[in-house]
Amino acid sequence: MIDIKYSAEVQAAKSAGTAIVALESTIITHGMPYPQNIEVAAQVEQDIRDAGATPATIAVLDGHLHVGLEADQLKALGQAKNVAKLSRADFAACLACGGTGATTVAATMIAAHLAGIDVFATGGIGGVHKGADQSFDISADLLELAATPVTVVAAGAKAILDVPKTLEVLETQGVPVIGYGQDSFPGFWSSQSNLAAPLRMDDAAQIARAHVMRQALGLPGGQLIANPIPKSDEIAADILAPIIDQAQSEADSQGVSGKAVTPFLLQRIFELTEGRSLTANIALVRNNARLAAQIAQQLIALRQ
Ligand code: PSU
Ligand code: MN
Repeated sequence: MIDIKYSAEVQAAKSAGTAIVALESTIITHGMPYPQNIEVAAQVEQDIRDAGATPATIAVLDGHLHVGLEADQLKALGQAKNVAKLSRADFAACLACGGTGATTVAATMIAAHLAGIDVFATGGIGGVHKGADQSFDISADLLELAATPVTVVAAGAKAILDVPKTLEVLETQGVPVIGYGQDSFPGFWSSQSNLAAPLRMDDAAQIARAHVMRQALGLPGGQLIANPIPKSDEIAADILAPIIDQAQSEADSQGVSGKAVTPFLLQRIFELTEGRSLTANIALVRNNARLAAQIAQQLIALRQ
């Protein structure tokens, strides 16, 4: 059995049987620049508390799996250099070798499930990259959603990805993709896209019931809840499209590959939008945290 280190508040919530929401740490180390990364991480945790649940930010610190970070650990992680980006493939190796790593959506789902946490909030999931027919770059996040029973709240998938192909892989893998409160699949930085969400639900209780129903049917895997960015914070897709194209062509010409691709694109888009992408990103993560807190509480109510 793996020895999980819980933060004091997560330990207390586990003992009391109250709602817990998992949070990933790659968004802190590889998804946002310092110092905003630390401020946002603390703010999102507080949003979850304000919404009636307990936040559990997940990371590997010196070979230990932490579920819930104390404030000083979160600050240190956000400033640390050379933190590994952990997905399903390298999670065990990092623990075995005493390393420090931030968890992606895939690794956070694995850890959340081990810790008995059903709901996880993030910004955007990894997916099928543009040019995947040549690069074969498909995030392990998609296969994790098919394997591990955690409900993941995200704002859709970024337009740095090939979103139609991402939705196709999710369908093939049997992952429910549920638009929250709208028919279209949200466009991450914008609330709408020209793609339909395969499913739609309008309240947290329905989402919690669907989570429980999948388990009752004996289906492995989780659900992806696609929660649109609030309209007041969105950036129009046509403003971002040329910026994304530029970032992608720089990545191609510089030969960026493997796990470096997503962080490279996020950083270039941040620079090219003069920080606007970050402002939107912050708003949508906070929005996802609040919805995840509601779903986690509905799940507890259902199981009582
Ligand atoms: N997409 C975002 N922001 C992020 C990520 C994805 O909009 O921070 C991070 C998440 O941790 C996600 C990971 O799980 O990148 C996917 O990386 P890859 O494509 O290498 O699997
Ligand atoms: Mn990849």
